Amino acid sequence: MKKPLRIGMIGCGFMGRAHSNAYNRVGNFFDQAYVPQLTAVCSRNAAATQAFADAWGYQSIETDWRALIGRADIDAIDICVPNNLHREIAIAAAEAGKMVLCEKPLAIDAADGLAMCEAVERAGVANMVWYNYRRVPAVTLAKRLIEEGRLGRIFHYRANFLQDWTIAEDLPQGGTALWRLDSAAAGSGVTGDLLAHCIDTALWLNGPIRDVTAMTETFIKQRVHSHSGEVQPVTIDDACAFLCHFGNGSLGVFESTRYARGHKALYTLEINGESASIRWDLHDLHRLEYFDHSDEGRLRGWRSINVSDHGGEHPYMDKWWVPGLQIGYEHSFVHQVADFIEGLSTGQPAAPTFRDALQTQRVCDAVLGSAESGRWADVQPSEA
Ligand code: SOE
Repeated sequence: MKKPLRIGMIGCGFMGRAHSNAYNRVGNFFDQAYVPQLTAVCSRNAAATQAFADAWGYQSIETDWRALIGRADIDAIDICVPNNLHREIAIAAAEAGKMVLCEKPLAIDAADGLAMCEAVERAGVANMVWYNYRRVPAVTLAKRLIEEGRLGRIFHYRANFLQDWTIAEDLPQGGTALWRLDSAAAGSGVTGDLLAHCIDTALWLNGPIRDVTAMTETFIKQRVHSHSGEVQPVTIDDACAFLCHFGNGSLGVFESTRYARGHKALYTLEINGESASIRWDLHDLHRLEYFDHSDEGRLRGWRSINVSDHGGEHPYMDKWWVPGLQIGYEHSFVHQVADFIEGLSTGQPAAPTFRDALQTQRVCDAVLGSAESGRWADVQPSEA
């Protein structure tokens, strides 16, 4: 007999939709002990929240997140609101004994992230942060190849996350839709929004980062606030590049910007090892490029492994369609819910937990600190 996992969603934006879709889909494709039930959704505007509830199948709405957390018929709180609100909600949810799933980045900085970690650990509640790109099957395949030792000693890790949606000078900042441009709400610009994804994947695939040296730039210095109409200084990083040393001796190069004309969401990563290299590109997300130096010389070359052409052996793919048919971005969220549920059944929590995501936050803090000081910055090691 399957049990319901009663979800209380906070936030009705882009990520609220991505997560709601995942909760709705997972039970159809993964045969698991729990099936998410969309019990309630919460945001401040009652009409908009009701429309969201109707669109996604939520049974009820709330307009005060404290009321949602206080409900006895909710098992898990999902936080899909701007980053500066994560801390207070997550701590209150944990103290109320709820499981907590939090949209990335965990918090606006590592201090908030640590307080959130301590709260969920003290309460002993299941927790997870939505770094969804780990669950793209080709990226999970990369993890498996690395764990099998196929790359050998790693020399280089490089990652980019490039977008172009903030180039227009007349784009306002702040408010409901554009909080990502407001450092008070977001904590930072591309570092917390985009590089955090790259850092999460890198820590997972290549282990801890020891230290960093970074530069950031804010290309447009003033914008009109979307609510007040006031002209305000822009205090987020529009672009950020950093170098780092990983604990395994490899060198990292990371770059992110919202000013790369022509790129909408170009997340790419490449790892060069002694025996093999891999590379991946979000725009072609079902392919993992793989070069294996041990291949016979005359056949050696970059292979393009298409996880859709599977025989059931590629991560998650056996749950979907027949070989040859692709899946996409939204499936990474479905996989993440499936892994969270699996963790509830096995007692092996799905990563990244808050504790795992705290380390990403510490790297982000070191990156921003280094950009400000102009010096190398050490990353505080994980105590886990
Ligand atoms: C920003 O445009 C954004 O939506 C991020 O907030 C997401 O985390 C990233 O996956 C795609 O880009």
